[in-house]
Amino acid sequence: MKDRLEALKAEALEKIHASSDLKELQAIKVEYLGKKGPITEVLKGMGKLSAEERPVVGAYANEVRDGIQQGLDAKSAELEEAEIAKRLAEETIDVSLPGRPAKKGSSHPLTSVVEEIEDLFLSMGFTIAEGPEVETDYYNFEALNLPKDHPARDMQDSFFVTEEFLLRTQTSPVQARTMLKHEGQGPVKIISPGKVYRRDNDDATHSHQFMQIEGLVVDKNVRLSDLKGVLETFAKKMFGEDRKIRLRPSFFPFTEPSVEMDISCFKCGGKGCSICKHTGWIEILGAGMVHPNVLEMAGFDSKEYTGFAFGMGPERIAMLKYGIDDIRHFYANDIRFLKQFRNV
Ligand code: 2NL
Repeated sequence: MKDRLEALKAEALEKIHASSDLKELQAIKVEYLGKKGPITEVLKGMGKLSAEERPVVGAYANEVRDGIQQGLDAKSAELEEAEIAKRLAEETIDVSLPGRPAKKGSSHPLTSVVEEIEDLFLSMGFTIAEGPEVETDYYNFEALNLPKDHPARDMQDSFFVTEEFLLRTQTSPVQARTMLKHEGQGPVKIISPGKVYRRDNDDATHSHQFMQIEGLVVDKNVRLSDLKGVLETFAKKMFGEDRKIRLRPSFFPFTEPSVEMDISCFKCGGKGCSICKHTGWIEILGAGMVHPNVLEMAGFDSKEYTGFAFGMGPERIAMLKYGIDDIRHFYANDIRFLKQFRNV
């Protein structure tokens, strides 16, 4: 019996020594120490032995079992260590490799131009006002001297949501709301940049959604010459110090008198080129003195207060400034287009 156990132990240890992974080791454990293994078999058969033999064989069987278990434990630790060492060797990271450059975005050209215009007017003491894009008919039209069925409403084909609500066609409702908040007390000096919507068929120069920046100054003794001074400063800062401006008579329902402002061509200096269509002048924005009806509806006494207002399209400004030939480029999100404005 002792010889058999001795042989079993030698055999098991040999196999353990020769094994090369943890799975194999587990199989050896089951084979020798498992419920159906030879050691268990010996221990089970102890009942048949005599009283003298029993403790001797029992003690020996236990010793053999412990010996095999120790062999298994030692080998298992050895294999685990080898596995870790192998992984450490395989998974080393070369920290000296240069990293992959992170892709960096940039401001959308329209955003850049809007921010440039905002900064310019902020530097002249204006503040920025905002308002809802879904407006009431009252603020979008009526408060701006455009009563229902007024023919000038046709200039701004609109998207109505209900009888009463529409997507604003201009940012003027923001000015009307701001004036009302002032409760008849000046000064008001704001610009209102934002998205506006008009029912239009999109082409190179039209979009059903675009941006507008309007400005409004209301105070005592505000005159057309003040409007001219502010707009001239804007034109020079935006398109170059040697720009000249000219005002032509125009019509807007919310201003009287109304003007259109041109700047001398920044490309040819006024001699005539393709940019200015050989006129020497480029149309930039519309403006005028706030109509007394608009002031009164917004709670200002039009005998005491006057004001000027202007409105421009930042897309048009950006197109002129950067030679962009199609308004749809601003909304197409074509990375090839956007990339060209990385450094502006
Ligand atoms: C244009 C013309 C303009 C205004 C907008 C305005 C607002 C109030 C009162 C009076 Cl609350 N006027 N805004 C005035 C004149 C022209 O925009 O061609 N924009 C692109």
